Amino acid sequence: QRDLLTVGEALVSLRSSGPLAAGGPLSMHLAGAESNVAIGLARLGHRAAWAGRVSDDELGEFVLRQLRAEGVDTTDVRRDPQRPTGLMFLERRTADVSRVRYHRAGSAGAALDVDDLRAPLAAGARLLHLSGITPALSASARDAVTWAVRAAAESGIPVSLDVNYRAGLWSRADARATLTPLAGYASVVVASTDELDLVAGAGADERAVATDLLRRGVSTVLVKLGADGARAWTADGVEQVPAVPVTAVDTVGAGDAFTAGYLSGHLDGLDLTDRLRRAVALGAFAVAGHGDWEGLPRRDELSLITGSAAG
Ligand code: KDG
Repeated sequence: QRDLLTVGEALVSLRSSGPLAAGGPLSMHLAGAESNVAIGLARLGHRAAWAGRVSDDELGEFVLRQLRAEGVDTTDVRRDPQRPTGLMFLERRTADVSRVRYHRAGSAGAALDVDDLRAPLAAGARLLHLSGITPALSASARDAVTWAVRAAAESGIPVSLDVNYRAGLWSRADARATLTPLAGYASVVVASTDELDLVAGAGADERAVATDLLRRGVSTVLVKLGADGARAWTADGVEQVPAVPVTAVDTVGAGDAFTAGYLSGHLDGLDLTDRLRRAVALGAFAVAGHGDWEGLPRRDELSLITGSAAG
């Protein structure tokens, strides 16, 4: 059985080393919040599957090759002969400032629909992971995600939802209207502090949001605190772990790595503290290396930068 099924849009990311307007070389990478999570889990030896749509051309082939090379199960990926794979330009504008520009409207990934998810949900998994990006892509993608959380609930598959608010895709009001009901189906909700108001009708106060989510059936609310680590709210109270101190070179993908670490700990049956430790350890690997996922550890590397119980 699959340990994890995740669904979303995988993108081709073109990274610059300087201002885009000045041109210069771009390097080609796989990006996508959910595929990053799948890779994080596969690197740690879990059976992770990613489902979604990619174009039926070289870019779709690139996405599939990258995922397969990382050991991610792509059995349920659909090739869309009509639509392109979405692109993302990641511009290193200055040493400290990076900017993202999407070319993803009308992409294959955004055309995801319920029929794309029937087979992977029927195949079953120990966990289903979704992000708040997918429902922002199109009406059919929103319907697909809504269908998937309900199907998972009916089959007893726990859902994790990472809010991942993307201001370039939708307004906060639209995100709140869609994500607040979706979060009620999740057993794990992951958010950064500035995303808390998007998953509960309780404003932005962390305790109030966590209380509301727990009351609605969520078991664990994870709040990412960046360099300050992370907090988890459960029925037993609140627990915080510090971040692993590393030299940060690229924060893109850190949240996905954090989620992958937490879910890996869950799959391994670790207690909450050790799940959080593994989550911040993976976050540290992500920020200490370039790329969304390239720096993520294999299992035998977990202790490399942590010296903690994360392994
Ligand atoms: O979490 C990293 C993502 O931002 C990146 O991989 C692309 O999924 C992506 C998005 O929509 O921003």
